[in-house]
Amino acid sequence: MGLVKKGKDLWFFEDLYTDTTYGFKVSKVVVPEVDTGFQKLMILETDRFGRVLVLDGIVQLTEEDEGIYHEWIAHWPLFSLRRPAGHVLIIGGGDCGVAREVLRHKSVQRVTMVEIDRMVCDLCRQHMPSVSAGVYEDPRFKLIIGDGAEVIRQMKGKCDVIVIDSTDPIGPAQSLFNTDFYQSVYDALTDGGITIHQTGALILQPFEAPGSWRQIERSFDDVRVVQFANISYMGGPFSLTAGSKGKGVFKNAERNALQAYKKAGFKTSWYSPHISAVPYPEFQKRLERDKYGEEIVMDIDLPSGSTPGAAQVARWASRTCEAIKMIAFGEPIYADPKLGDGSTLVQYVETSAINYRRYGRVAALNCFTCAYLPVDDAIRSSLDYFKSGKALCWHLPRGSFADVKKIRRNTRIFEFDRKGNRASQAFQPRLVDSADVFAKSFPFFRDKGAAEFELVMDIYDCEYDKISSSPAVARWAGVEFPKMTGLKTVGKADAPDFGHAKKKTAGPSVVQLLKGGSNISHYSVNWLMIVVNLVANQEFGLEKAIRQTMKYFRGKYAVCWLLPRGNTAWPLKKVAENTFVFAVEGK
Ligand code: AG3
Repeated sequence: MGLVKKGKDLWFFEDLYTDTTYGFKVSKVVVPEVDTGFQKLMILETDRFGRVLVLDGIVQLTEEDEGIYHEWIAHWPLFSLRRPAGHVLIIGGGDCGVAREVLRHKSVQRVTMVEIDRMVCDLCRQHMPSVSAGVYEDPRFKLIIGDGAEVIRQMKGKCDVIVIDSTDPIGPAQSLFNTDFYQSVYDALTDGGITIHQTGALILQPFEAPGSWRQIERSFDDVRVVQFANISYMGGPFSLTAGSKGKGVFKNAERNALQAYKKAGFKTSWYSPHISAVPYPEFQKRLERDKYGEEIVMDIDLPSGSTPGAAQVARWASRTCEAIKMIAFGEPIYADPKLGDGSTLVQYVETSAINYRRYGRVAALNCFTCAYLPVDDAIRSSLDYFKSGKALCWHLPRGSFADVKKIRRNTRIFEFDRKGNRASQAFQPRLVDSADVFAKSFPFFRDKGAAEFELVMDIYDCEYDKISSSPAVARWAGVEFPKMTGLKTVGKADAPDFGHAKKKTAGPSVVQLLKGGSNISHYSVNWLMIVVNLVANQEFGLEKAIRQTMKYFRGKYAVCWLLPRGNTAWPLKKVAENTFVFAVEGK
């Protein structure tokens, strides 16, 4: 919404959320919106908060409360260190609020700030001088105008603390939120070093902090979330996520901070080592759980005449692994090298699997990882590989232990266009009662529009002995499940355990091919959950299959999705109306 006239008053409303807004009365427009070449910048004046910096419609700071954010993001890592910091790198931070706080530490000999947008520096310096307050005059401060993602590669092992003071992961900050970047941050730290960056409002941006946690966990030795609240960032509890180079760095963070703060010889207004910045306990639990698993399900149009065989599809799988930065485990699994109608190719990856099936001119693809999944990269690389014009996508949060209502809210059904752009409109699946699904069986399937359906299940609180045993898992997929459903198997199921590097996602995986070209797959994650995908092109007794599977693994609760697959002709709304999500209580 931006600036809006209300009678004779001027108001500003933040654009971050489509259904919730944050607004205030503006007394003066200090810098009218200007396109800097990187983003749109505006500086406003208000009676209540003083001057306000707005980038791309989102409030970055107000003079009144900028200290809360800047003190916490600077002092928390600096005081948590085992030994005083000498060199601090700031990425972004053009207003200089972070640099100002970092420079208060006497031990700091050098602060390097890499800001991509010179206009942020210049306009803030001119119109909000209290924020940079002498930073530019300090000989220890060095400003580089450039791309942080590039500069950091030249800084191997040089920085004790790296503060990433960026906007949200859209616009110019995008390059700062991928695995390669996090790895170069890790490489740039000294041993025992800490990085920290803002990861959004815990409630209003529920994917950000868990997503960053997963990202950081892949490259760093330990992760911590620091929680605070201010008035600039709407939505109450806001998060900073920190990663350490070296194990145990955060263990003594609080103790180190108490001592170091005492010695520091300066007073802070908002930061205190006596305030616990640990997230609310429920959030902490959620961060540890929600971080596991994401799946992108895509039905894409193949160009006419294109019927890729196993070799070509195997290459797609390895390309996709590159795109999503996952290592392939073992060889691709398939029954038919021609991959005829409905037949499947599955490639196990580091923490789960990627699969392909074709129905006529639609290829049904799944990319599932028990870790962070760069969803758009997976879609783009698949469209590109198959030279496809359109993808119909379901984005599913997997393995999160969340309530079914929340799972529904966080499930997205959307389209990707020819140019590889995500359509702005996304739908949610229909939340239904399991009793209704069991009574009506497969409404969309009867409609005959879908070539097949996929049943996706996350089964909670299973028995460890069952889900961690390869023979037990293989028996379920190869013998018990076919018995429950009457589906015929092709080949045998074995359940390899690839001993995933991070024990948290360890456990056997299994693939069982089915006659008629479908498959059952299961990937066990820790926290006693199993995640199952089943694709079939004929109906079977859903209730029996789900309940008996739960019973077999002694699971207590399941969240299931039912997706119509192999049909890209339906309008998106119809797809969403025929995609179901439901919970099943164990008996
Ligand atoms: N950068 C972080 C802005 C966060 C806004 N996001 C949000 N409200 N979800 C602030 C830059 C100040 N140096």
